[in-house]
Amino acid sequence: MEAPATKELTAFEKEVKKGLTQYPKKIASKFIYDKRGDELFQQIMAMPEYYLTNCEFEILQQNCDEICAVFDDKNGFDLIELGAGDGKKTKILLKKLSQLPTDFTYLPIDISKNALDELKTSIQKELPKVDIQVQQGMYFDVLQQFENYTNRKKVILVLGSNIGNLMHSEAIDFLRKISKSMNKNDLLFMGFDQKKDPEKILNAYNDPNGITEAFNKNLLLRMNKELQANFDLSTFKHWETYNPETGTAQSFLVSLVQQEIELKKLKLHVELKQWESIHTEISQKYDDGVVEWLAGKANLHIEHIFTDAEKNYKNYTFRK
Ligand code: AVI
Repeated sequence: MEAPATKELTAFEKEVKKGLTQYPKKIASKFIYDKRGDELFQQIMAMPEYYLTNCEFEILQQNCDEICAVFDDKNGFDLIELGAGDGKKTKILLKKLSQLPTDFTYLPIDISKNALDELKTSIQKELPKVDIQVQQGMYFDVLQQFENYTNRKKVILVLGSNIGNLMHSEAIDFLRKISKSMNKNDLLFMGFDQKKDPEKILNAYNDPNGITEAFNKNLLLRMNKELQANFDLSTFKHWETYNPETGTAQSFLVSLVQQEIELKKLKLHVELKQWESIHTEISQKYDDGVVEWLAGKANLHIEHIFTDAEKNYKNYTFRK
């Protein structure tokens, strides 16, 4: 007899099923980003408390000539960006690079076709000299295709301290995958938010207007919309912590009441005790020693370090 057809669970469904039936409860932050999550993150980046964006902007602006000189190669190069977003920061570099005699191609990789289409339109309008070839897909599937794409130098760009949303073991894995795709002459340029006054960090993830709260609670909304769940958002409190010893900021949603949640699509009932938490995100902060250690584990070494006036944030270049 044929086995009954079982419907494959999506990555989100698997994560929710596992994350809400384990203790402590946890759902990975990458699932915050649907259309609304993307919009809320854009709002976060525009908040005065969220210093990361302005710091990286300042670094790219102040060190633009030097950074472009490090990227440059007499035989031309491919500039591959993982998670380009709206490209606001990258455009600083692209503008300068397009004024150099060097031939380069800009290859932004993103999972969202929409984001890539918008980026392409705006680059073609603002910087018509830039050769842009968008690549839709998962970072590492696309990076793998580039391993022997051309024999030109590859410059891999990862802005926004996105690595900070990974635990150290995952970050090493991430760096190893990038490192594997690199040859001797290739370069990795990556942003890492730095350890600093704990109050400044807490304020960046705990804004008084509740944008970060709405961003975290978007996980609950997504479960309501996509998994026919019945979370009442008002029964959860967003709670942020920062541990200066480990450099880890952590976000939680804490249940204000004892409750039972039904997720109809998963045929799942979940009990939450009063004050029980769902862990939603880590935002790791670094210092040079930790970055050097992570890079070393991935067979990479630091070549240059660029920072802002207050040393809040750093962009590093790495080579194999
Ligand atoms: C995308 N990532 C680097 C952001 C961060 O700073 O961890 C996500 C974020 N979460 C809350 N605010 C911003």
